This record gives sequence, C-alpha cells and structure tokens, in this order.
Amino acid sequence: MKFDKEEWKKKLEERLLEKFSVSLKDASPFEIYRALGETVMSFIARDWYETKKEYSKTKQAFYFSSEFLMGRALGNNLINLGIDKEIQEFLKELEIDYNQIEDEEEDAALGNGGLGRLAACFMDSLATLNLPGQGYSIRYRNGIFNQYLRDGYQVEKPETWLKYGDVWSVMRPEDEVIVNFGNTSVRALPYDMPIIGYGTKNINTLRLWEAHSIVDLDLGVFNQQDYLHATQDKTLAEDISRVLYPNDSTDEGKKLRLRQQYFFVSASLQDIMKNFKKVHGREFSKIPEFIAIQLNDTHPVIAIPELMRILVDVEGVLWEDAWEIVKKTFSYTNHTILAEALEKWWIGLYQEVVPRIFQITEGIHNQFKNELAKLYPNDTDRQNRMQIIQGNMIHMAWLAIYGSHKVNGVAELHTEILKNRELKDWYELYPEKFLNKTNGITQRRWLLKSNPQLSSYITELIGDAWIKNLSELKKLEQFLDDEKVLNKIWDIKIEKKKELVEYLRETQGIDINPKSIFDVQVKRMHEYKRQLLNIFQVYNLYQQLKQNPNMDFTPTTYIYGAKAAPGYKVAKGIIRLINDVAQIVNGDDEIKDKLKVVFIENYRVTVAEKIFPAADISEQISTAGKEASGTGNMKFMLNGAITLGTLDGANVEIAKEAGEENEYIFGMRVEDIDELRKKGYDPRFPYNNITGLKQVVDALIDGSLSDLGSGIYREIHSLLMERGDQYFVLEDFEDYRRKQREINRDYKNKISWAKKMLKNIANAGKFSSDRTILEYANEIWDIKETKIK
Ligand code: Z2T
Repeated sequence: MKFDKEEWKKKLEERLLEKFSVSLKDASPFEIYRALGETVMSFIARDWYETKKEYSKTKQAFYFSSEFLMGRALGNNLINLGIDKEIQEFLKELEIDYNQIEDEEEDAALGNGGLGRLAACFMDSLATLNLPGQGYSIRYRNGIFNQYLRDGYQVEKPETWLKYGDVWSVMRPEDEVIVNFGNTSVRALPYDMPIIGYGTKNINTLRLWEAHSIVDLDLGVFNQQDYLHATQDKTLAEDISRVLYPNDSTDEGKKLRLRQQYFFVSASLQDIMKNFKKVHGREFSKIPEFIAIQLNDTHPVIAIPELMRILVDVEGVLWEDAWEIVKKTFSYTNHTILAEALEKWWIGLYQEVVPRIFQITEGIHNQFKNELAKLYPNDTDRQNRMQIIQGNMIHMAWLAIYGSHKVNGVAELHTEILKNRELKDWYELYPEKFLNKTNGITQRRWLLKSNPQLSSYITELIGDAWIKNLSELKKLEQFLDDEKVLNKIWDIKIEKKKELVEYLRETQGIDINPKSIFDVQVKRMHEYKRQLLNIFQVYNLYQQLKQNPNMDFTPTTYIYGAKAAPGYKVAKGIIRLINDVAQIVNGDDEIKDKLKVVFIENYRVTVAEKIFPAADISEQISTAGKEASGTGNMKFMLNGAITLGTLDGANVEIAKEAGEENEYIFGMRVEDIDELRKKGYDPRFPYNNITGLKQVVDALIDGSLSDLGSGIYREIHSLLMERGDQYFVLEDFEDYRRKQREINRDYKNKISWAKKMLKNIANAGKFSSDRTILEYANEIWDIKETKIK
C-alpha cells in the first residue's frame, strides 16, 4: 500500500478539528488515538465493502464463538496495512510519542484465555489468507475482569472497554434482528469490526451482537401505563450482553449464560439465513454448499436445534431434509476433556428459557435414541451412555457430535485421547467424523508486532517471506553454528528483557536483573496447569540457597501471570501463595541478587506481548493428558524461549519439531499416569522420600507461610496429602527440580543456549495459525481463497 504522508497528516488534522475541535499540535494522546483510528477506518472502507460483496457469492465459513480475545487493534492494523513505520515516523516529526498513543487503547478482552485468543488468531489468518470467513459473537460491555492484588490475593474489578465507545466498531442498525425467548423477545443489534489481513486488500468481519429491549422502540407509547416496568424490561434485556462469564474450563449452568448463548446464536443464524435467501432464494438444500459453521466448543451448540427450528418452523422444510442440511453445515471443535468443563443443561432451565428449542432438542434426542437401539440392540449400556438427554440433563457435546459432520481436537495427543477414551463410543460409531487440527498462533501479532527487533533480524537473515509463510523460518538452521548470529539473538533477548524490566519497574515498582534467567509461567490459574508445582520448586530452591549460600547458581527470576476464576477458591489460594513466597524471597537480603519472584498483575493480551519476547524459559507443566493444546507454548517458542514441559498437549509436537534435546521435558506421561493410578498412587511416598519436599508441603501449615487466616493453605495441603493429589504435583516434583537444575547449569553456556533458542525459532513454522486455518479450510469447511481486486 502506498503511503502519502501529507495526505494522512491532512486527514488526521481534519478529523481532530471535526471531532474534538483541536489542532494536531494541541491534541491529547486520546484524541490522536481516536482520530487515527477513524482515519484507518475510512481508509479501509471501500475494500471492506468490496470484500463483503465478493464473499456473498461464494462459500463462507462462520466461526461461532462465545469468546474473541482480540487485544488492541491499532498497532496490529497499522502493521497489517503496512503503514506502521510511516505513521510512527510522521508522528515523531510532530514530536508525538507513538507508544503513548497506542497506550490509549483498551484491550478488547472478550475472552478468558486460550479458546478466545485462538479465535482471534484465526480471524487474523482468515483475512491474511483471503479466505471468506467471518466471526460471530457477543459484544460484552464488560470483558474479562481487571485483576488487582490486595494482600497478595486477587481482587476483581469490572473491565470497561466501551466507556468512551469503540473506534473499531461500526453499528449496523439495518441488520438488527429479534431474538425470541420463551417469555420475552429482545433486539439483537450488530456491530462489525474489520479484520485487516497482512499485506492484502481483503478486509474480513467480526460481527458482535448487542442486546437491547424491544420496548426501546417506543418506550412511553405502548407502555405509558407502566413506565417503571418498561425500564425494568430494558435492563433485563441489556443484561444479556452485559458481561463475559469469567470461567476458564468450567461449566457455568446459569440462566443468563444460556440466554447469552441462544441470543448470539439465534441472531447469527437469522443473519446468515437472510443473506443466503437474498442470493439463493428458497433453495435450502444448497445451504451446505455455501455455508459452513464452526462451533467453538459446546458454547454455541444450541445452533443445531436453532437451525432446525428456522428450517422446519419458519421455512417449512421437512424435518428429515432439515437434519441432513444441519449435519452438513456444522462442525465442532472440542477444547478440553476436563469433566468439570463438559457442558450440560438441566432440561427445566431449557424448557423455561427456550421452550421451542427444548422440544426440538427432544426430537433430536428421540431420533438418535431410535438409531442407537437399532445400531446396538444387544448393548444397552452403550445406548445409555450415548443418550443426548440423560437424567434430566442435555449433554451438549453429544448433541454437537451427532449434529456435525466433523469433530476435531486441538493437538495430536488431545485428539488421540478423544478417540481412544473420552469419545471412544462416538469414534467407533462415526470414525469418519474425527480429525485433528493442531492449534496455531498468528506470527503477525506474536512476533512481527511484539518483537520488532527479532523480526527485523530474521528478515535480514532470510528475507520477510516468513510473515506470510512461517515455515520459511526453517532457513534459519543454516546459522546454527554461526556465532555472530547466535550472539545477536542473545543480545536481542537481553534487550527485550530490559524492556520488560522497565515495564515492571514502572507498573509494579519492582527491580529485576535482566541478566538473570527469566523463567515464565503465564496462563489462567488452574490446578491442572500446576503453578503449585512451580512455586514449590522455587520455595525449595530458596531453602537450599539459605542452607548453602555458596551453591553454584545462575541468578533466576521466576515470573508468573494468571487470573483465577472469581469463584475458584483454590486457584485464588495459589495466587496468594505465590505472592507470599515472593514477599519472603524478595525481602531476604541474603538471597537478593540470586532469586526473585514476580507476580505480574492483570495478565492480558497487551502485557503478553511484552512477556513472550522476554522469556528464557517457557513453563508448560500441566499434568499429562489435561492440557488440550496450549498456545502460549507456541508464542514462547517463536520468540526463542526454551520449553520446560511435560509431554502434554502441543508440547509433544513442539518437542518433535525442535528436537527433544532442545527442550526440557520431564515428568509422567499419560501412560505412566494410567499405570500409577492402577497401582495406586500414594502422595505420601514422594512426600516422605524426596529430599526437601516434606518441608515445602508442610510450610503450608507449619506457620512458615501465611494465608492471612483464610484457611486456603490448609485446604491445599489437604488436597495434596489427604485427597490423593489428583494432579500428581508431588510425584512429578523430583523430575521437575532435576530439569530446573539442568537449565541453571546450561544457561551459563551462552553459545549452546543461543543455539537451542535458534533451533526453536527455526522450527516454529508448524505453529502458525495460517497452517491451522488452511487445514480447516481444506478439510472441514471447503472454502477457497477469494481475493478482491
Ligand atoms: C479454554 O481457554 C480452553 C478450553 C476450554 O474448554 C475452555 C476455555 Cl475458556 C471448554 C483452552 C484449553 O485449555 C487449551 O489447552 C487450548 O490450547 C485452548 O483452549 C485453545 O484450544
């Protein structure tokens, strides 16, 4: 794209004058941010329009997801348009600090963690690859809560990204639809966000629905009698898009959550059907030729009975014909096997909130029940296990598999576990439906944007084709023995570490040594992710350093960042524990320059962009079999951090790509866990036999550490020692500590360390979401590149 500096400057000045009545010279950072955003929006307007027009003629994929964790848009949009450097330069000439402008933007944090961020990376890849794909979700007024620490405990405050409106959304009143619930109806008002691909003219769309009351329409006219009641209705309707549920990997069976799901799914399907009919009229059998819908986990699975309702009730299609259309249209991605996450709805709630959808779901259930009776006449156990409605609960995953033509897991190991264990019955019935789609991340945000120094250097070495084709990075292997290159990537890492140090000094007032090893675990707080194992090792290390001050040791900084679901007591207790240990370690003058523990407050996309480039060690230490994939692991790898991990999720593939000798792999594997479970696991065995472990576990209850009277440390202690240590924290402790020691030794050899870094970067190609999206496009959706002129 050609950049005309004078023209941009003129446009920006005009906007500032029109909108804020201010000159460029006197404008505040917020005003400049807004004006710049609006200028970008007008700059892409025509291409956006052309793209929509072009896509309407072809098969499109629709990504239904209750979460899109987008983060900031300005920097990413400027980079993808190829005008970032130019804008920065021209602001500099005006003595305006670009970083300050960027910092005016709030994260669009409409997601919890991996699942929502994956959806965001997919949007970037779809647009970059010129694929006709659109996202659908809810325009939550409050995204994931902001986290603060008080006495080392997490406190939640509402997130308010829409406080001053949003420059990246366009309201589309002409596309408003009505969503009918059992006893009320609400208006669904769409807002479109442009998704700007890298180095292409195509502009894709993310459509977010906002809930409004129908009484808004003529409040005070037909409701004159009951004005207060009418305003109450308004609040009830608007509640639907008020707030994102802050649970990562646990099911929340609440009425409002069901209303949210039906709200966005029904609005999206009505929208899709309206557009389909505009082009194809009533040829509904053609729906699967033009529409593919991906269900991002079970949260939007109510789309299956809803499309049945639209086809049968509204359009008069025969049930049997409608069912064939539905199956060919939907596909479903599973993101977890944790039992507490598997979504089930009480039929009473369904009946109350969406009565017609309940009837249709029962119809689907009965149809499948009959099929099962014919398929397995002598296996009533199996028939019962596979019922969609069981004991008054609707099993959403079963409904998803039955109503889809493809079902995928998100990493090789995860998909194998689905096929051989969790979904074994289903795989035996429908082997042709199952396939793997290993997750990926967009290199535009997670390298090009977040690590410009490493990006430029890579481009200097192998050219810039990696930005669109990440497997190009393989070419870096020719420099594995080139000390100049190895020194340079080490130096860049130090530079990124210094930037993070500066950020943490400014925001949290902590002082960190950039020469120390940065060992980082950032992700949602959950028992299965085992932040507890990490902090136990740190506490043990502290005790060793106290006992043996002359021990050979490379200074290390342990960095954590994690939000806990507000109702998840144990997770909150672990946050307190990390901060408790941090206070002790960081406050100990004897330890000072050796060991430091940092808990980063309010971990989010924008902070993640500073953390991944600065990490030496990527902690991926979940209990084997529990982490479906992980995607943070990929962002670390791409930025030259070495994985310290179990053979779980995508770690398996990371180790395979880079070579296991270039990672630190430890702990029990899935098979080892099976075996130990069979044999009978007794956590008292490692507790009594592993040097130092008893002291660490006992510190929870012997007064060495303090939960300030909440009782949560005793609870954690009991989970480990009396309730079987479900996640094998104690069992894996020794092997984990051994790897930590190895790392501490290996880091001293700069050249061999940098070689490992380069090996990881060079082999990160597989983990681009471009690769993932092309697989979805070719093997599930059957959509084709559709470039606008
Ligand atoms: C989530 O982030 C993930 C799974 C969920 O299951 C829910 C949420 Cl909010 C219902 C994560 C997985 O834990 C992670 O392993 C995976 O990489 C990510 O989804 C994307 O697939």
